[in-house]
Amino acid sequence: MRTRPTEIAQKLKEITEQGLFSARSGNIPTWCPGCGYFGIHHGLTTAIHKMGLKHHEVVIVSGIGCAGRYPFFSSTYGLHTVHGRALPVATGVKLARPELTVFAVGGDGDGLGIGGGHLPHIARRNVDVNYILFDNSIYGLTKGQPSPSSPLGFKTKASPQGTKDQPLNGTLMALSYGATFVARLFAGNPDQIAEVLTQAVQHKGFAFLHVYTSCVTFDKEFKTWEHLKKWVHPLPKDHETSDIKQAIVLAMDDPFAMGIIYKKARRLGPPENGG
Ligand SMILES: Cc1ncc(C[n+]2csc(CCOP(=O)(O)OP(=O)(O)O)c2C)c(N)n1
Ligand code: SF4
Ligand SMILES: [Mg+2]
Repeated sequence: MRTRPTEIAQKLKEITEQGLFSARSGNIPTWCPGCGYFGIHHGLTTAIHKMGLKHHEVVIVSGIGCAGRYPFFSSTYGLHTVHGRALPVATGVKLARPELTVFAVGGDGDGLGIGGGHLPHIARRNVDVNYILFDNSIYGLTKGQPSPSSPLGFKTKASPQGTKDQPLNGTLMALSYGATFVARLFAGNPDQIAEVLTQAVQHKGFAFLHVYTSCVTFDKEFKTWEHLKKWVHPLPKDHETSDIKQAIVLAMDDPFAMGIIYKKARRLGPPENGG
C-alpha cells in the first residue's frame, strides 16, 4: 500500500515537533529514494537527540561509499576520510579528545574489504568508538559490484555468473577479534537502532553495530526489503549476552537474529587493570 503525501507530511511534522530532526544537517541526503541508509540515519540522529548529546561534542568519521557520505547529513562534527580508513582516524580522534563521543560509519566494502585490516586492531585495543557497519552486501557507490559480504553465487553486472567467494561474517569477525559490545540490527527498525546505539555509547569500549540494510538500486536479488523483512527476527529469549560462546554460536548459526549479541563489562587499559 502506498503512503499518501498527506500522511508523509503529518509524520514529518510529528518527527520535527519531537526534535528528532535536530541532529540532522540542512543537507538533504543524496541517497536513492528507498535506500536503507535513511533508516540508519533516523536511528542515529534519534539516539543523539534522546541522549541529549551536544552536537559539538560528537564526531562522526566515515570512509568512502554511499555510507561514507553520512557526515554531510549530520549537524555534529564529521570527517569524510579515505576509503577504508574510518577506524584509524576515529581512533586518533578519540585518543586526542577522549571527552568526545565518536562514531565511525561505513559500508561493507569500506569496513570488510579495503579497510578490513583495521577492525581487529580497534577491537583488541577496545577503543571507545561506536562503529556502525552499513552492510548492504554490495558496493553501492561504484554501481553494484559484489562485496566481501555478498552471498556465494550473487549475480551483479560485475559477476554475471555469480560470485565464487565465500562471504565474510562481520559479526563473527568482531566477536573473534575481541570486540566488547557487538550487536546486529536492521535498517528497517530505526527505533531498535536508536535504543542499541544508546547502550553502545554508554558502554566504555569498542562497540560494533552490524546493520543489515538494502541497496534498492543495485541489489534486486538478496538484501531486498522484502527478503530482509521476512528473514530478520529477535534474538532467542534465552540468549545470554555476557556469554561469548553463545554469542559466537549465534553469530554463526542464526545470521538474521537481531539485537545485542554480546556485551562484556570491561575497563579500558592493560590486562592488570581488568582489561
Ligand atoms: C582507494 C580506493 N579504492 C577504490 C575506490 C572506489 N570505491 C569507492 S566506494 C567503493 C566501495 C563502496 O562500497 P561500500 O563500502 O560497501 O559502501 P556503499 O557504497 O555500499 O555504501 C569503492 C570500491 C576508492 N574510492 N578509493
Ligand atoms: S546506490 Fe544503493 S546504497 Fe547507494 S544510495 Fe543508492 S540505494 Fe543506497
Ligand atoms: Mg555496501
